[in-house]
Amino acid sequence: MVREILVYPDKRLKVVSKDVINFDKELHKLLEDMKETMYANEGIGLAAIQIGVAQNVLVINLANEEGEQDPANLVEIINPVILESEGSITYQEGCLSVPSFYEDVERKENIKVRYFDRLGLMIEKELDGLMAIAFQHELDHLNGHLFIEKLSFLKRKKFEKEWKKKLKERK
Ligand code: Y12
Ligand code: CO
Repeated sequence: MVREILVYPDKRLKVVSKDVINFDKELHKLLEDMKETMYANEGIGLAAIQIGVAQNVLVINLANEEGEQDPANLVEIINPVILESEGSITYQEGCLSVPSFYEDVERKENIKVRYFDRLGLMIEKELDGLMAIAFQHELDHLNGHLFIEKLSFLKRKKFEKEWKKKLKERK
């Protein structure tokens, strides 16, 4: 089922998510809904809190070399943590909860992560490039943060002004 995506400044996006305890059917249904919702909105990553579910669950599916999202490359990430990180990389990020806004954000370039798959199997991996960026962006959602919080004071001010205008025009 395609679920509604919460859009900034929805307060529910600030909620800190909790770890998944039971790797059961309910979790699997949540993962299916998240995937459907991400694909329906042409996203490459989605955190459960973006559909109003405060659990530490992410899905990421980066485009392949042909620029297509192969469902075989979909990664389901549960209870993620970053164990180690180094370097820095800047990338123009976007977010389904802040549609049509893109801005450069600095992140760690290389990260070592631990998470669980849908069956509760623990996975440890080293990530770099776009996957490392996406992982950090989505992990921020689980802690109640959005990429716009990483903008400079002036860029954030400009964004808030434009966003207010956009929301007014929509009404
Ligand atoms: C690098 C940087 C950020 C991420 C996090 C995941 N971000 C997204 O999936 C963003 C998706 C997105 C999709 C949009 O829709 C279309 O392009 C049709 C969009 O534009 C509108 O909503 C109009 C904005 C963002 C991963 C890796
Ligand atoms: Co996002």
